[in-house]
Amino acid sequence: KPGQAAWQAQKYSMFIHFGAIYSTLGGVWEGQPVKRGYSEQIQAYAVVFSDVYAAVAEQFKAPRWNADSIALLAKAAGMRSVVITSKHHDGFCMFHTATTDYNVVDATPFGRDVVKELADACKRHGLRFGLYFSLIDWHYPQASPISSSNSDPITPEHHAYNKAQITELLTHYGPISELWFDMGSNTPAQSRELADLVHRLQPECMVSGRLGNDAGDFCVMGDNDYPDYKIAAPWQTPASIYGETWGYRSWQEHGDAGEKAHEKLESLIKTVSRGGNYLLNIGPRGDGSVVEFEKEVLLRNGQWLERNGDA
Ligand code: FUL
Repeated sequence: KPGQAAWQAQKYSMFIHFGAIYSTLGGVWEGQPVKRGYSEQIQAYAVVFSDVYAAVAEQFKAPRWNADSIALLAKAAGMRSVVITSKHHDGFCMFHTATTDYNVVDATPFGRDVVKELADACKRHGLRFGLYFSLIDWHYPQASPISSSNSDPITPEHHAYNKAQITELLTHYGPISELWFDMGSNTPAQSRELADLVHRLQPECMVSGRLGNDAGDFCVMGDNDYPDYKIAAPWQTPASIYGETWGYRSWQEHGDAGEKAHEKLESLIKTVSRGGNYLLNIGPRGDGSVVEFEKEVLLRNGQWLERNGDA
C-alpha cells in the first residue's frame, strides 16, 4: 500500500483532542465536575440538550491557540506527525465545511479554521498531518441518537454527510497522512466505500482500523495497550497522558511530571521496538493553550530522545 512505509517510519506522533465546546467546558457542567466518562464526551455523560450544548460555541475565542507553537512542541517532543480531531462524537466540526453551520468558522467568535491552521503549521515545520474523524455524530439530525454503546448503525443520510465532509477534508488541507475513523457500526459496504473514497482522493493516506470490517490500513490497539511481540503489519497504540480523558479536564490531578514522563517513555519504547506507532495525546484548553503538565511530559521525553537517539 502506498504510504505505508512512510507511515511506519513516523513511530511517534501527537494526538490532539480539541473541540470548541468540550474543551471550553473542560469536564465541568453547571459548576460540577462530571466524573463519569471522558471529558470530550461530556454532552452524553452530563446529558445536555443539543441546543444548550451548541450555545457553548459562542464562548469559544481561543486567544491562546497558536498552531505553530503546537507544531514546534511536537517537534521538540521528537514526534514526526500530528493527528487532530476534525470532528468528535459531538459532531462539532473544527474545520470550515459547507455541509453544516455547526463548525468553528461559522459558529464561534474565534471564526478561524483550526484544522487549516494546524495543517499549514505542520507543513512549515516538516511534520506529517493526519485527522481524527468520528463516524457517529450526536448533532446531525438524521444520525442515530446518542446511545451508551457509541457503536450504532450509520443511516444512509449520515453516511452521505460523512462522505461529503471527508471529501472536503481530503481536498482542502494538503496531504493527509492518516484518517483516524472512530466508532459507529458501519456495514461492510459502508466501510469499504469510505476506505475507497480516501484512497481515491489521497492514495497515500492510511486509514485507521476503527473504520471496521477489516477495511483499514493499520490496526489500532486498545487505548494505552500494546502487544507482547513484534508485529510487522502496521499498527498503532493511541495513548492518553492520564488514562481517564482525552479532552481537556480542568479538575484533572497531575502528580509528578517526571514519573509520568517515565511511564510514557516505557510505553513509547515498548510500542516502537515492537514495530508500532505511538500516538500520544494532548488536550488543549478551550482558550487554545496547552496544559503545562502535558507540555513538560512531552519535552522531558523529547530531551531523552535527543540524548539517546531515536533511530
Ligand atoms: C475513543 C473515543 O470514544 C474517545 O472519546 C477518544 O476519542 C478515543 C481516542 O477513542 O473511541
